[in-house]
Amino acid sequence: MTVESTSRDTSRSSTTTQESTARPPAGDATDRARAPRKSTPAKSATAKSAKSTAKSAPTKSATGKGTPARKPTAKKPTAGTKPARKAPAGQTPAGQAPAPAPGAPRETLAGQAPAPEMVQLLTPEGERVEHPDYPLTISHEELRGLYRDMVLSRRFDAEATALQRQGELGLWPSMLGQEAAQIGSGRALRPADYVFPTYREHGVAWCRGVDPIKLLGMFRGVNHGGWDPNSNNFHLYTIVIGSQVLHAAGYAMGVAKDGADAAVMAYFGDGASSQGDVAEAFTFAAVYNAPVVFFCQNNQWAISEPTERQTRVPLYQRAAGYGFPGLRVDGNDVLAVLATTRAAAELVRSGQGPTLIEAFTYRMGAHTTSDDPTRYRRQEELESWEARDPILRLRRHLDREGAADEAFHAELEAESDALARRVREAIRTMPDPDPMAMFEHVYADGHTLVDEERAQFAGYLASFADHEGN
Ligand SMILES: Cc1ncc(C[n+]2csc(CCOP(=O)(O)OP(=O)(O)O)c2C)c(N)n1
Ligand SMILES: [Mg+2]
Repeated sequence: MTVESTSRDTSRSSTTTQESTARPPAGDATDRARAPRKSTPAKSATAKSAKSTAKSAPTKSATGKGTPARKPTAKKPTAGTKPARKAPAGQTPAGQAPAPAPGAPRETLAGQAPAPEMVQLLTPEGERVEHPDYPLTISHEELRGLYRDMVLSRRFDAEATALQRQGELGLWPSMLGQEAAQIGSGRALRPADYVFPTYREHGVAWCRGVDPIKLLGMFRGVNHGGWDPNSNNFHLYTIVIGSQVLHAAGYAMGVAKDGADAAVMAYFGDGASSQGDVAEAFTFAAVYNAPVVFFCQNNQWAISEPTERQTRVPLYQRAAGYGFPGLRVDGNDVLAVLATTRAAAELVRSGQGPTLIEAFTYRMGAHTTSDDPTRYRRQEELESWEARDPILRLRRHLDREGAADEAFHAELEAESDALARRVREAIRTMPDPDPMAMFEHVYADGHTLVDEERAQFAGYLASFADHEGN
């Protein structure tokens, strides 16, 4: 496999950063310490050689034409040329890795691709840095607004997790750690844009103005969605992995036909990137020049599967194969996510075709409340990401800038407590649906099988009444 960069600007300044912490990002060099597991991919000894090879720098198209122009340098692998790097053990002379025996350890990406660069505007220490392609002028008031969004959506999320533990919800998928990716991208959108979320986009829902209470109904099992998608241009949560990406591509094709001035946002995860639906969506969006931003939150885990089980190249590089731009942004940097998503949305609205953003972030909590991540990932890994907490990062920036005083923080805490109270009260007073309602809206004109099931279920419910002597 020849790894090819989507880069079209090799004069990247130092403000496009390498992942600056102890270990390289997942999906790239995989010398991360994993909890012991069966058939764990062999730790590569070639991480160093990977670092010494060409760096890729994704940007939006300089020409603004949807097709990525490649600008190879002496250091970069050119199209059709095998990258100058040490062949991983087990590779054939032709550079093709033989298929490993089932269950056998296989060479990881460490020997395959350079560590990718990603757009960053805020360092983990909260220091502002500039990027030539993504200038961002932002007022103190706007910074406070982003901080407020992140704090309140985290509080809502924590409250929902607690409510599941108290038996009020059947399940909850926490977005802990992904606040910057969600608030940054959500706040980059306009009201006329349309969002297709997964099941974890509580922060994006917040930005779209969906009442957080409405997000809880499906997880309590009292409805199949809970809000009108057209009220906020925010589609219902989708549990079937990757399917909403295909819906987004189709919707965007419709937007293009209507000549509407809107962007469509397709949220999906690193795990979803392996789904056929996502591949099909990329193909259709590309060839129909559909105005869709594919926004992949690479939180590095698909339940217990790490990203290196999904891909042998950094995910944003997939865009090149479909003929549209792709970039990686620091998903824990709300300013970089805001700036890159704004630029991507603008690009797609102007008819240049789709764009892929990979927001590199981390799922700090469990996959859902049914999951126990201590079974498959190490505490050290979590701690290294807690140090890069997206809210802490913006807080450090606010402090450096003197952009928020104590009164602001005290008021925000009070607002946060009030939100939590409102959520608790609302869930306890949320009405149960009529059990017979589940037979409605199955077929427009009815169906004999549904009629039969309805009658059976009515009999079943009646049997309780008999039992209770009513
Ligand atoms: C088509 C389909 N296959 C499998 C599942 C089970 N499943 C639920 S979540 C999940 C992992 C998704 O990971 P990712 O796309 O990275 O999103 P994340 O949960 O990390 O946000 C899987 C496999 C599903 N819901 N739908
Ligand atoms: Mg994931």
